[in-house]
Amino acid sequence: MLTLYQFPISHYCEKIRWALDHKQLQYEIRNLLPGLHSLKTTKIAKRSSVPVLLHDENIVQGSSDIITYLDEKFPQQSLTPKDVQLKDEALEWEKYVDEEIGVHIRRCCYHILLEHPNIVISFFTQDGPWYGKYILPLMFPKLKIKMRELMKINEETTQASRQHLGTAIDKLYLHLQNNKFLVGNEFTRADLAAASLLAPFCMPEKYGLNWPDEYPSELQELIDEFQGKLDWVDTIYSKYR
Ligand SMILES: N[C@@H](CCC(=O)N[C@@H](CS)C(=O)NCC(=O)O)C(=O)O
Repeated sequence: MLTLYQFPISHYCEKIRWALDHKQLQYEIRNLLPGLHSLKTTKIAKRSSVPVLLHDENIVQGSSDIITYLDEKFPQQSLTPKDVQLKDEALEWEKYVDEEIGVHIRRCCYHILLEHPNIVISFFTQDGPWYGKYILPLMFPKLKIKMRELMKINEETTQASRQHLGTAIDKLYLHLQNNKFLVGNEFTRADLAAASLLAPFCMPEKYGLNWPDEYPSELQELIDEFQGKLDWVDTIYSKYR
């Protein structure tokens, strides 16, 4: 039995939904309500963050560790290359995008979206506990302050994150100009991680979230800056998701 504790909006959780689907595994999803999630996560795992995977009596936290665990326990459709050098390259790319895209795209998005509570509340309550849509609007003002604090989201850090994101998007784009995949000749966890983490800019249907009809113009303008360099995300989603 596999159970994924997660947030539907989280791009790190999307890595795991995708990995589980790629391996055609049956799993149960438990959507937690951001702000109250740690009541559950800290009870079952070391840190408060999602994704957390429960498999039999094993608990694995963190998207990269979960993919490694899944590849060990369910080797079909492996996302980790067998070849040692390619494996190292895939893990290195994954670490790079986790750190240089995951954190920064989230900061850039929330810096803008936290000022649009309706969008964030919809993201946070989709398919979650029934009481979410009643309680979250009440919690939101405090949650917003907490999120800005915890994720260091402010004007200055967001400007720096924009630079990180630009550098990482350029690096991926250049690499994928000459290579079909980030590593070797097949789809690996590196491609899966990069595409999942950039998905909030591309809003792919298979992410499984009801994206808003349109983003606030400030966010759309930011996305437009990178748009020419993100076509590969849609390609990977349409071929492998
Ligand atoms: N490096 C971690 C990052 C996970 C992460 O940042 N999760 C966020 C959601 S996107 C979270 O759970 N935040 C709330 C918290 O840390 O309590 C991973 O790859 O799983």
